[in-house]
Amino acid sequence: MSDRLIFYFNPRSRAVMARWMLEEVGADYDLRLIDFEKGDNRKPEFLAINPMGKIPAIVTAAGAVITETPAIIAWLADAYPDAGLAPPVGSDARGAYYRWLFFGGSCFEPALSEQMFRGDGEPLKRSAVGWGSYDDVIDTIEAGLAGRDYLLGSAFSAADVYIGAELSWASSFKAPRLGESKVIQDFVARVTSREAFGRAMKPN
Ligand SMILES: N[C@@H](CCC(=O)N[C@@H](CS)C(=O)NCC(=O)O)C(=O)O
Repeated sequence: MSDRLIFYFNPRSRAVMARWMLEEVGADYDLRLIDFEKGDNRKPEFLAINPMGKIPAIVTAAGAVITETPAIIAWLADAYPDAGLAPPVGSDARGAYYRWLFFGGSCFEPALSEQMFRGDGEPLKRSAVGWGSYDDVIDTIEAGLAGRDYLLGSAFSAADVYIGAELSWASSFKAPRLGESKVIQDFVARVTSREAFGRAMKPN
């Protein structure tokens, strides 16, 4: 696949995670900088692409809009199969791969938000919210990484891009437990040493 994508980006946002994946697969993309201070993400042109007013978003060469970081990462893994970042459809490894991609979006993200923004309020009811608790989420990631280089074992995949990016991002603002966790910090160091991660950290 060689057609160019349009990628809506700001270097101080989750869009860096999607950019890491664009760099991993070697996609050709046109970067459109979204300036939050200028309200670019709330302008009609961008709301026509993502009514949420949020980035990242990509528009494929054929004109399809994809938003939500894990969806962008998963789509890129499938659209650029030569990069070898997604296990075969129907394999057991594909199940584990989906597990971690969805876990990142439906458990890690909201647990982290609850942890960071709840303030002095009571935690939400563990049995009622889909992510249980922040501690459950971190325990689960630690168990998933114990004795492995990557979430699927010895092979790096797009799930490591997403979970690795989330852990790196959350570690940078000192989310609880992450800094003290050797298994998490070793994993973050392993995945962020990749050249594609370095390229994704460019400001524009
Ligand atoms: N669910 C989205 C969340 C994206 C998101 O929250 N993006 C933030 C930047 S990190 C944003 O665009 N905020 C601008 C705003 O909401 O005004 C994803 O996973 O990609």
